[in-house]
Amino acid sequence: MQPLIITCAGVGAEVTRARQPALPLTASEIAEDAAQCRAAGASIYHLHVRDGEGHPTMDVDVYNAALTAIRDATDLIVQFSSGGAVTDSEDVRIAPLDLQPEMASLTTGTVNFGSEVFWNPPALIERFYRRMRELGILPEFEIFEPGMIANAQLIYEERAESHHRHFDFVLGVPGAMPAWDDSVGYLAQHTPVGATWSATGIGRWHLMVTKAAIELGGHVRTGFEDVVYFERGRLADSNAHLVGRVARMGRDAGREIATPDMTRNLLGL
Ligand code: KMH
Ligand code: ZN
Repeated sequence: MQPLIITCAGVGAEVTRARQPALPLTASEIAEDAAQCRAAGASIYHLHVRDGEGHPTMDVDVYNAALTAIRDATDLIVQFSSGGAVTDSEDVRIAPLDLQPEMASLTTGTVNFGSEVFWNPPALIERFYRRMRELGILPEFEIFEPGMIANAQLIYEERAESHHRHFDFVLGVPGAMPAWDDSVGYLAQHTPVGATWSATGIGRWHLMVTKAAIELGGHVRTGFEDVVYFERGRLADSNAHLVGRVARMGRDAGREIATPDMTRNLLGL
């Protein structure tokens, strides 16, 4: 099996400090958090940013400050969110790509998201994908339900692209694909040959999905965007606390933990 790529989604757009007091918000807090995650075994940091009041923002200057701070503090691969928050417009969501992070998330379909809708119609997918490729950014296809794998395939083939394909399965968002016993295996089985994939389970599904991904040869995403508890009734101390557990689980299963440069190599960055 490949060395285990651990992505930390440390900030997110939905979680608040009231729910998770260790949530990093400012550029310096995010950089410190990222450095701790790197030491604990992460090689990718999936980045959302917040404004001065802690609300999600796609402001390019705020993204730039966080990107610069992470780059100064670590050798992590920084993956911007192009999903933002459900209330963000298309133009707002695409703007930070100008900063040319190594990777960016790309959700290849519209899906219910709790009581809201995470809006990704075909023209938006096409526009975001084209912009990422123009700027040399590797998309991570964010898969909330199986049709999104087919949509990613379609756009990749239509454009006759040849870059490495990396998918991330996000399971257990209310309104999207649940973390059923066979969900990770099912999605992995329908992922194109030669692609890599990681998986994350939201909230109570997190450990089950993590175990399945490690056992099936995939990779793992963790962090406060997806889970705030370490175990039932006990909040995680930090994002690094969650990353460290995934790294231990990986090593126990015989997986080496990928450094950022090993991950660059695996993903063709
Ligand atoms: N906050 C969600 C609406 C992504 O980062 O690309 C979208 C999201 C996915 O978090
Ligand atoms: Zn995200």
